[in-house]
Amino acid sequence: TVNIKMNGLPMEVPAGTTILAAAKKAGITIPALCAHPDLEPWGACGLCVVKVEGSPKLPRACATAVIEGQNYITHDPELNQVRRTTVEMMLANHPNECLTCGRSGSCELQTMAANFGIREVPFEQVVPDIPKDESTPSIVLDPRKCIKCGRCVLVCQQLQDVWALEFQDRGDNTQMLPAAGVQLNDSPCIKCGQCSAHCPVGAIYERDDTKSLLNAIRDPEMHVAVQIAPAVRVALGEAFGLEPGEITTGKIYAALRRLGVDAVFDTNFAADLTIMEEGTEFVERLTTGGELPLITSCCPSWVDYMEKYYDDMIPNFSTAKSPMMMQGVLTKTYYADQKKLGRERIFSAAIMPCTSKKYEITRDVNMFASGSQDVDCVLTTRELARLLKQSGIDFLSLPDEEADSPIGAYTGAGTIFGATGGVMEAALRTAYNLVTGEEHKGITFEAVRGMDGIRSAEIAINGKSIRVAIAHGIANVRDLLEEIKQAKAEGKEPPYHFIEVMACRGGCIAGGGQPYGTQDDVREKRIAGIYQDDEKQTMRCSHQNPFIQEVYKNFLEKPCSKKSHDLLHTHYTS
Ligand code: HC1
Ligand code: SF4
Repeated sequence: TVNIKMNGLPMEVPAGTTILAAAKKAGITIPALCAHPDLEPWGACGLCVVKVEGSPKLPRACATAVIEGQNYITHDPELNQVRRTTVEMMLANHPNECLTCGRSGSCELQTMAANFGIREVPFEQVVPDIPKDESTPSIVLDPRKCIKCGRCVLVCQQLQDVWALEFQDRGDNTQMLPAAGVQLNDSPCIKCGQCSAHCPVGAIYERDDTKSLLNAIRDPEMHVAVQIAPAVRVALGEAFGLEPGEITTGKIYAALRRLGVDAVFDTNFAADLTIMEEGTEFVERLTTGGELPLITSCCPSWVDYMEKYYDDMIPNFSTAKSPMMMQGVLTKTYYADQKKLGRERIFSAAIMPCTSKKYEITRDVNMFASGSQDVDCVLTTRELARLLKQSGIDFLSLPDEEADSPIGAYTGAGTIFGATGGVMEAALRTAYNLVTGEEHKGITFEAVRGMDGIRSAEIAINGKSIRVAIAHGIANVRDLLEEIKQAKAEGKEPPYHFIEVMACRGGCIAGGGQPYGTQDDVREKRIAGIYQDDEKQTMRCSHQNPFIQEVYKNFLEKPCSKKSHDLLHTHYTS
């Protein structure tokens, strides 16, 4: 440990702690716009300069480790002036469009300007004239609003290892844009939206599809059915002042009905269905010598990444569609038939924690299996929060309501999809039953839980050891895939039987469309909420869901039947 002083008050911190982190521990916030706990510090914005007693230097608190015996001055009139000037210079290069900006109210630059009491900018205003990039269905880049903090580039390169965004030019002309001047959609971008979740201002944001849902609700001819993803229920409350992880499922159903939605379904139901299909696929491959490891395919950014960089692993991918797409196709077939509604009269929307899901619904790989687009529009958690606020819905005072039948009820296995390791655990709960005909005594498989970027475990089923691995955050996937490819090249047994991959760190609970402010403590609270939701359910294994059993009995026949393949499975393109 190191003994230092923070504004004269002695404190002890572990060696290597940055001045910024030490100050935070002492209850002092040093302003910073480029620093983010998910990222390596790089000291770009210059707001976090502090003084060291007895030294003329002004180190950047985010990128400087504390030194034994030093006394750090974090705030005084001189530092305030330096910081204020830095903010004023940023404002001189930033359009004055707060009233019409999607980040108004959550913009970190706006907060900074307000805290420093800036009423006018003493520099000439020069805003770069660069057009918006709206080429992807998922996110929009507005480089005019970029403050060059670099978070988007670092998140794309360090957390995701995708390198779709780069620093271009130097000095005052630096821009964060797709490499080589291409449009984002022509870059390696996998649409995960992590750049938008980390951007402190309104320079990168989710594409807004709220109008599409509102238009359908207003159309008296349309029957609007909306599903909500596992991870939305433990995060939406944050937009209304609740703690991360608080479960608001019943209120979300109620809120959607107040918006005028006709039927409220839950993606968790289809997560149970995915487990029946994928679990069956896994057990088939395991027992008949099919391609192993089986790799999960419900994360569209992961699918996009695999198609771009590892298309030789397409045979390893589960052909089961994601729960969202299964729910969509059942809404327009099974549910439409029960309601005696023509498919063209159903508008199917999904509330997702994810920007990439906006892309997934447009993929031409059997995503129009009902005869039209199976999911018509996707809104992120952030968009739903905005929609509820603009509609005057007092979210916190809503009663808890139930989802609609027959494709709304879920088990604990369906809900844990939202956390890293959850799809694997849900699959194991049912695979155990498929292989042994019995229920797994403990229900849970704690060995696959946690936050390590890559985790592996051996699970005994019927005397056979099943080797599983989990990766989250795309930067962690490469090592795992290389290990598998190497074993294959050497003619060895695959090192794993089953692999789960989610593109975002923590899984969908930290998707690119979740409320702002996601970092590890928030991730952990949302994950805890997900497992609490699992424990609350009377049924915790997908195969126990009576409504799933009914879908098979009345409609799909059995898992992986011809009809299931026609409606619930997809394929991949290189
Ligand atoms: Fe996910 Fe999934 S878990 S991909 O992370 O398989 O988005 O929440 O809806 O489809 O169920 C996201 C979450 C989500 C699907 C499910
Ligand atoms: Fe990079 Fe993801 Fe943003 Fe695309 S969406 S630029 S992959 S962080």
